[in-house]
Amino acid sequence: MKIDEEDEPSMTIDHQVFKTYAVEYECTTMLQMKLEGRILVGEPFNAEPHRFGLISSYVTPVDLFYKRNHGPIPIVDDIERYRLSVTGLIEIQKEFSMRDIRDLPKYTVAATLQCAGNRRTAMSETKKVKGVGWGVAALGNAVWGGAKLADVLELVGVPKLSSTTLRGGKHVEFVSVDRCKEENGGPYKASIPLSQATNPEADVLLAYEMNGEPLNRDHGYPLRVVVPGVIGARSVKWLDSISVITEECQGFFMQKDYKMFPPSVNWENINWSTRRPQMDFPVQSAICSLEDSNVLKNGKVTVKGYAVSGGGRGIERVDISIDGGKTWVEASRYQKPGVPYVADGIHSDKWAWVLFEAKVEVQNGTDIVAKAVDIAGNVQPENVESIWNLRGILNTSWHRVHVRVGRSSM
Ligand SMILES: Nc1nc2c(c(=O)[nH]1)N[C@H]1C(S)=C(S)[C@@H](COP(=O)(O)O)O[C@H]1N2
Ligand SMILES: [Mo]
Repeated sequence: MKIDEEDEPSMTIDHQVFKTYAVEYECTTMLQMKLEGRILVGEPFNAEPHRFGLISSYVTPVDLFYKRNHGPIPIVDDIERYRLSVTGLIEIQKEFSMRDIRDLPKYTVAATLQCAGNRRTAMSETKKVKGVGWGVAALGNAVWGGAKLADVLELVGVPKLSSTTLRGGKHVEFVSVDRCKEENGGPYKASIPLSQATNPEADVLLAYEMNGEPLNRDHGYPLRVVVPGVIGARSVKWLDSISVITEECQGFFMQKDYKMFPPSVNWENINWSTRRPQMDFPVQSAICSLEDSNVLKNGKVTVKGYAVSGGGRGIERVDISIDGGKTWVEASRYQKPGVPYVADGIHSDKWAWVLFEAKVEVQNGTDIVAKAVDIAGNVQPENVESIWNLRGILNTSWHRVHVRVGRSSM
């Protein structure tokens, strides 16, 4: 187990703040994560699985799903008293019990959640960045079950496909139960545009199930938002209230974090207001069947990994190189067993990753490289230097692993 405190010190919690909710740091699957993954920060709890385990199935088991928390994990156990309030610039202010939410039509959506900080550690190798030191596994693919946000908003008088309400609301803010130091002890929050929230095709869910099981505490019990195709930070867990507002959410994680800056911006000259909060994530892929550095018995090796893009853009191609990126072969892509993957096909899960595989044979020591292309023709950048940013988000540079061919005695 490696505990990497980085710049996220533990905080003191004011227990007075939590009148109805108890809090704990440890996640329910902590032991599992110790066995099968890596705990990056103990308090607040942040962990990712081993890359090998991550790609062993298309749907990521809950135990292997990365956990990313900015504060202690709350316990919401009085389900009878739990209410989701929907307020703001709408016609009808309303409170929903869990029963009310469950009574709405239920949808299941396969969607990959990816933390914007996935692959951050590799960005630090160029020049140090600030944040939790994630490897390549700060993402997971789950089947989320719940009500559509668009249906809930319709019940408070906001029609489908609205970009503004009669009272001038343009954004939908999600406020959680957990408290974090970045918000000075206030709740974690985020927002998305009303046009996305009211678009049934955007599949934004208020989810109470993950992989067919009730959502567990680590992932937001009893109710969380899932915004498919968008960085994980906007999928607010332990949802407490929803508010329709004029401007995007002014919370820390919208305004002072999760924005991508050019390489020239440093901690002395940063002006947070010059950039928009990051929403869609760019095209990404990583090799997971090999470590960063490997010794092979003979040259034959199966290269497996994941590829995913934001905004519902499918994966058109995954290229593999066994000469450091000079020449390329195409990997095969797959999602569900027995269903051929078509990047924009109706039988494909548009919000979900694809797994890829290529069998190659290397002669000498080399770098094996992967890069993915999405249906818009977006390609991962070759070098991390060109996308370096001080918060270390969205490292989507070509993923390289080193292999050597040696004797079995090595
Ligand atoms: N309430 C709350 N929601 C949250 C967070 C949080 O700290 N508190 N972290 C966000 C971030 S940055 C990510 S990447 C995802 C992680 O979801 P997971 O822990 O279920 O994998 O949740 C998001 N939602
Ligand atoms: Mo995140």
